[in-house]
Amino acid sequence: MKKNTIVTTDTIAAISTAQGEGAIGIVRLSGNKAYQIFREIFSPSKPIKKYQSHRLYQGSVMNGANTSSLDQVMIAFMKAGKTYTGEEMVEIYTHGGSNVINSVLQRVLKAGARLADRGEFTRRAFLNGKMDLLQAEAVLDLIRADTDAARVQAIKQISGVLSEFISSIKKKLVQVKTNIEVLIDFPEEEASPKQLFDLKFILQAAHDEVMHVLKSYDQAKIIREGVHVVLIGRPNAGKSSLFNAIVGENRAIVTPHPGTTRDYIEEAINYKGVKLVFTDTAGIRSSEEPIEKLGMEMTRSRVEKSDIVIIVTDPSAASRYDEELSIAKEHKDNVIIAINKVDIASKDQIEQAKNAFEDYSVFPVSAKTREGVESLVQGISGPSLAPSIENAPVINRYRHKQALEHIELSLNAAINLIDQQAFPEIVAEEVDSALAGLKELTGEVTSQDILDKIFAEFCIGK
Ligand SMILES: Nc1nc2c(ncn2[C@@H]2O[C@H](COP(=O)(O)OP(=O)(O)OP(=O)(O)O)[C@@H](O)[C@H]2O)c(=O)[nH]1
Ligand SMILES: [Mg+2]
Repeated sequence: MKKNTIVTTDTIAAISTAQGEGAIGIVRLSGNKAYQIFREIFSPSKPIKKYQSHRLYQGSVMNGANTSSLDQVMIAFMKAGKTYTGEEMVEIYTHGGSNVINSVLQRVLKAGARLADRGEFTRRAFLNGKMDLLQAEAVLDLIRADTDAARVQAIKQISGVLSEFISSIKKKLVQVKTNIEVLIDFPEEEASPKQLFDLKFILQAAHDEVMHVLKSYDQAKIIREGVHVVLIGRPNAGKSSLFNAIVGENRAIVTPHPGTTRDYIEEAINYKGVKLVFTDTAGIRSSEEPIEKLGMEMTRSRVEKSDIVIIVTDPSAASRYDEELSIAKEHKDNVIIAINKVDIASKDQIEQAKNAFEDYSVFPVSAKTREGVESLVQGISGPSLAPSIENAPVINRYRHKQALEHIELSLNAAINLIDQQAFPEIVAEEVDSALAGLKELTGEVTSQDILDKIFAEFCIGK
């Protein structure tokens, strides 16, 4: 893989383990002064003639020359090349107390390192050609993964399944470009129908593959981010009670007074390997009161962002469901109706509610007795269960989707232009545009802003 830009050479350092008390802590350095700093701060427990790369050494981190030991550590120095960032690196394994780790970090900074920014190690790995942007993003996905499926997907991405796909499409397009250029350079020799057919055939194949990967987005995104489910409904319908019953603890406040929930609360669960993120809201009601209005605004924005909307109803209190039905209609494809309080509602009341919502998937539940709650959760996760872990490339970020859609449009345009026997120059423009999209995806050509945004999501020390 080639380097993407000029290598930054200052030496960065950070604590790479999580904050808090632990058995060990790791301070990491990367940059061309890493070895020099290592030699300055480290005193080995027995004399070492020559330090070797990728070996662990035992000793102390010294506060200064002829002074006290800050900690007894294991330390490894790694020559530039076969390291995470591609640069010279040092890793110091300290005792895991936060004071110990921080004092070792301070010592390293005093010796000339600079505190790393978020994701700066991975950013350097990217800039030094150790991984492309898709793989760098997947490193973050792996750290964040909270289900097996999310982890498997991230590992697959780090190993380069999507990157290989992109490069295979790129190869095809470069081949097309080369052939078109011949046509441009020798305009007197008109393209034979066979030549044009061959070009179109390659473009069509590339287009179909891109379409196939585009289709993976919804499922792959859900594996990475989880299914976002929002609970709405009239005051006192039991939204917060149901939310608590689902997430398994008393997270949301429940009272007999309508209008209890004003803010929203979010809680994620892992249901049979699928991450489900539930949001309890202030529900739906009309009010002129400022706090209430804000609550309604929040509800609306959460509903917009969600994959599934659960409308919670209370058949023991309602006889008409006009408001619920109009909301249900708006979100037709992703609405679930929870008919709550079946423990106190009469048979007739429950039947009436079921009839009102006959066009939707309906789950009778009781937040109080938990009856039906498991079926409801099962109903939500059903379509996302047993996520495929085959080895096909998938995309799981909006950035990927946008880029692939752009590529798809360009390929489609190129194919149509060939059909219309357009000038080869114009076909070439579309192929170029598709190629640019591919380069953007892998980060071969990407603006500083996009990089900043991607790496800002990382933690410091990664
Ligand atoms: N019997 C019975 N009571 C319930 C059930 N679910 C909720 N309740 C009661 O209904 C009342 C309102 O419950 P909440 O969970 O606060 O309702 P909510 O929809 O969040 O209400 P707001 O936040 O005020 O909009 C409380 O007194 C709950 O104990 C249920 O399944 N059965
Ligand atoms: Mg509530």
